[in-house]
Amino acid sequence: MSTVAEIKTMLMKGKAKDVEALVTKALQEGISPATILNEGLLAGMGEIGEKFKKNEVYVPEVLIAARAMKAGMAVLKPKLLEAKVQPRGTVVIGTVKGDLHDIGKNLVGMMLEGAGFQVIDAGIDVPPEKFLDLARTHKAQIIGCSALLTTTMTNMKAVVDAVKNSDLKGKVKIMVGGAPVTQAFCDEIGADGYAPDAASAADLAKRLAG
Ligand code: B1M
Repeated sequence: MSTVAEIKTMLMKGKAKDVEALVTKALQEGISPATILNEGLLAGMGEIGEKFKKNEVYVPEVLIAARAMKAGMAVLKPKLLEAKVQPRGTVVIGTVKGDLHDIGKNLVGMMLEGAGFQVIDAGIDVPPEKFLDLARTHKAQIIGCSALLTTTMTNMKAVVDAVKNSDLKGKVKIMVGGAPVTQAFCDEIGADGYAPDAASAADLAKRLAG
């Protein structure tokens, strides 16, 4: 098996130390950082995402795969910067105002990173202006809002309205998700996309980023 294929396999098994060592080995073998990223790390994370969607793996497996991805990325990132490999886009993600749940939001962030996005984590209990400020600062293409409470999901509309009434109108897309959120709710508040789970969120972000 090639070193890059081994990276993919070990990432899917969540073997962080092995992934770290294999990325180092692949670089020593002269394999390009982009190939290691696309055919090793991103391919492995993408396959985990597909399995998660089909309920073939669950949250813990995704979390340990994401941890392995991070270990590999720590070695690879300086080389990617040297090679000027651009991220797919930038997403500001946060849990909306009044809501403190962050497990799902973090998982979505990890899958987005796994799909090649730069992810700016706005945290929890995020007011609309903070989403907008971070989107401006980091020149994000997408704002991702998470909510777990029926009482806070309505605050997503405040983010949508704030973007529509700002200089970011037409420049930043808004995606929403979280257990009580539905496609119908997304349509009602005028958000650009809804994803039911973390893997679908990565697919949606790719579509929204064009
Ligand atoms: Co809370 N809580 N909680 N809670 N909590 C729920 C959500 C609840 C359903 C429990 C219940 O009553 N059965 C209920 C909400 C009821 C409702 O409104 N419909 C509830 C409540 C009522 C509350 C409090 C009000 C309780 C109280 O104090 N009386 C309180 C609110 C605090 C606040 O936010 N202001 C509260 C507090 C907490 C804890 C702090 C104790 C803790 C959160 C810890 C943390 O997040 N760091 C907690 C937890 C853990 C839960 C449950 C048990 C688990 C949530 C979770 O992490 N799921 C939850 C019950 C349940 O869901 N079984 C519950 C796992 C996670 C991976 O799934 O977040 O759905 P999820 O994310 C998924 C998708 O939704 C999607 O992708 C993820 C991965 O596939 N997704 C997105 C999420 N965000 C997305 C964004 C996207 C796209 C997809 O695009 C941007």
